[in-house]
Amino acid sequence: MALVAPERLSRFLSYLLRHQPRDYPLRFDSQGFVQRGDLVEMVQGRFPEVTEEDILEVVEGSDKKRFELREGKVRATYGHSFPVDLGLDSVEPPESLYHGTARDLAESILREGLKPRGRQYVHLSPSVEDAIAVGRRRDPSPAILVIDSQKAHASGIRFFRTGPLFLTKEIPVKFLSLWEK
Ligand code: HQG
Repeated sequence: MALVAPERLSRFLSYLLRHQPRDYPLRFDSQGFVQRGDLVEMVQGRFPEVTEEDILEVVEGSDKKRFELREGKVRATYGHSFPVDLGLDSVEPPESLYHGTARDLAESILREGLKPRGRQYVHLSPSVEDAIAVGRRRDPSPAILVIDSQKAHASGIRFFRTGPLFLTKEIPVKFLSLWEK
């Protein structure tokens, strides 16, 4: 039985693999992968009681497919704040996608468009329910934006699929509206 809760471990792995923190130097390749052994060593430096098995359980068992293990290397599948080439092919999105956020940000988003802010991409959900769950991190009663994704795609905006999310660089205001219950 692990002494560090899986959620805590997952948050720490996300921090390491999405943000390249200076305090925990890891060698990243251009696609955002690090050697699995280096990651295990880094995590054990912080949480000595954690085993390699505990780490792999979190990596492979993530409900949101936050991590990817490939050929002995591990990376985050989304959420990066540093430039990374995820090597994803662009996809045709569904007619609509959704973005959950705090109510007090909605006005600015409807004025400026959806921007990646501190990350490389804007993160979009395929369902209202998923977007509500994302938005609840910031607001108990979040604002949900509807993205007219098929029209955006037809205008040349590219969408990528990773884990349960869709990624895109930016969504201009003309493809956004506020979802009403
Ligand atoms: C906001 C978590 C003002 C945007 C989640 C969001 C997700 C603007 C914030 C995933 C803006 C960026 C990503 C504008 C965008 N004016 N605010 N023009 N444009 N914003 O954390 O989508 O559990 O980078 O609304 O569940 O909240 O960690 O993005 O509030 O799936 O795996 O700028 O991360 O997944 O915030 O979250 P974030 P997000 P995990």
